[in-house]
Amino acid sequence: MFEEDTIVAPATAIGDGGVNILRLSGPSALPLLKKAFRPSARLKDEFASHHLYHGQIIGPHGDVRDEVMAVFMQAPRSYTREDVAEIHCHGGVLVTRRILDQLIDQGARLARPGEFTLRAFLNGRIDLAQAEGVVDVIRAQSERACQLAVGQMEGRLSSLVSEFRDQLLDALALLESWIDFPEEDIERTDIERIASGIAEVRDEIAAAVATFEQGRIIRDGARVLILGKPNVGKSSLLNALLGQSRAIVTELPGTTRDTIEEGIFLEGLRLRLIDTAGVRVTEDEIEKEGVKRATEKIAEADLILLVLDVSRPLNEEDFVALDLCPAEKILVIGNKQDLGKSALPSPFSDFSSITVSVHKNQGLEDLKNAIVAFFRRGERSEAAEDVVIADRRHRDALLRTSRQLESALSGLGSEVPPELIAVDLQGALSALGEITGETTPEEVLNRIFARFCIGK
Ligand SMILES: Nc1nc2c(ncn2[C@@H]2O[C@H](COP(=O)(O)OP(=O)(O)OP(=O)(O)O)[C@@H](O)[C@H]2O)c(=O)[nH]1
Ligand SMILES: [Mg+2]
Repeated sequence: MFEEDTIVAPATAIGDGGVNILRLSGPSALPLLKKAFRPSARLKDEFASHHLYHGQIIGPHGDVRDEVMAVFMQAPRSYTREDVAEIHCHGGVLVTRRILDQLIDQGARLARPGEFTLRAFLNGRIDLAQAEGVVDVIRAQSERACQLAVGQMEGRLSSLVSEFRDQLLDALALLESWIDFPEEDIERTDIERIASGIAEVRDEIAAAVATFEQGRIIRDGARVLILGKPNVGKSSLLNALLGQSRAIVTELPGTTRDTIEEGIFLEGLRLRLIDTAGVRVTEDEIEKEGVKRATEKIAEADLILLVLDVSRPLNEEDFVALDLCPAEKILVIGNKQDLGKSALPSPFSDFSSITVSVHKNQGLEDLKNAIVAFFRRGERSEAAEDVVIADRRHRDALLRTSRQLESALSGLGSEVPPELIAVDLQGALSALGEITGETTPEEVLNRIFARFCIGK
């Protein structure tokens, strides 16, 4: 998989800007740089590593292609741990492309997406979880997502994994001395030590896995569905939360036919709001399809704002809407309180509820707070060292680790030969290693690095 050639790509997004950076990595980085670059002050003889030089890029016919700054970073003190050179040229599309083409003509190969980071990983500068952190930092859409990603890039998850691994290796060492000297009856206390070490890791894994819903929402945002019977003010609520008139609002029931999605940020949380067709039994084909689409969105929603018109008695259609929703995702919104308000009957009264008037702009702040509180409930303290699992791949690997540990523990409790318990522990270690990349199958690696942009 690993190739020893020299790769090149723009490290900055190509478009008009102040500067673009072209990055070379591999054994010919320095020779290629020297060939293309003419320093403005005479270099004594070599590029000193990690020093920025001013000069020009000279084309194959002696023409000046741009005025640039250039830096050479000698291995292993570079992003990839290989020799790296960077040329900071002017930020135009054409000027950058001409220098890029020249470097390729002179022997560099255009890098594949993520190939620089792949090399950093293969050369052991960062592990896989850190490499994934790099993409997440680049892709982060909210401050909290960015914070989480930087933590992962800096190795927070990796060090947790390595703590788990050390603890399991200790247990495995005890177990192996038991395998090697079977005649010396293992002490009860040793078995207990092995078991308690394993149980401790299992519990810590469970605590980490429990942060996943939280982490996923921080990283990818939450889906908030606005649901209810026709004409209760769903589209009005969407517009009010967005602060713009996105969806059509009329006094006619059945106005919204399709689902309408828009993103907003609330206190650093990224939310996707989804307005839907009012739920009712209808003979209108278009509206029927709208109701079908609305109900399909329920499964993937993280929170459902069930909108009621509290100025009138509830009816059968409100109950139909309620019955569609999983109870743990419901926040009841009693709208149109400006027209009067009757108490919510059971079972609506069993849920958390907020009374609002979209028209009078009443209760909307309470609603926003309630939404934020819903997603922050059960959130652990935000201590710097806390790990939050945001990636499904990591969660799956932790769950598999945990299953192996359960099996080891039940083996220890029921006189299973130590060899078999060791197999469980090795399985657990291997599942853990998938997070940091030691045991990750190649096709998974390929899939992960393909998510990167070119030049990263
Ligand atoms: N008095 C009052 N009227 C409201 C309020 N919110 C919405 N309305 C009115 O209720 C009617 C229906 O509003 P919509 O936002 O279109 O309701 P909807 O739930 O999206 O309706 P469908 O798309 O048909 O399902 C409109 O005439 C709104 O102006 C409110 O807080 N108070
Ligand atoms: Mg509507």
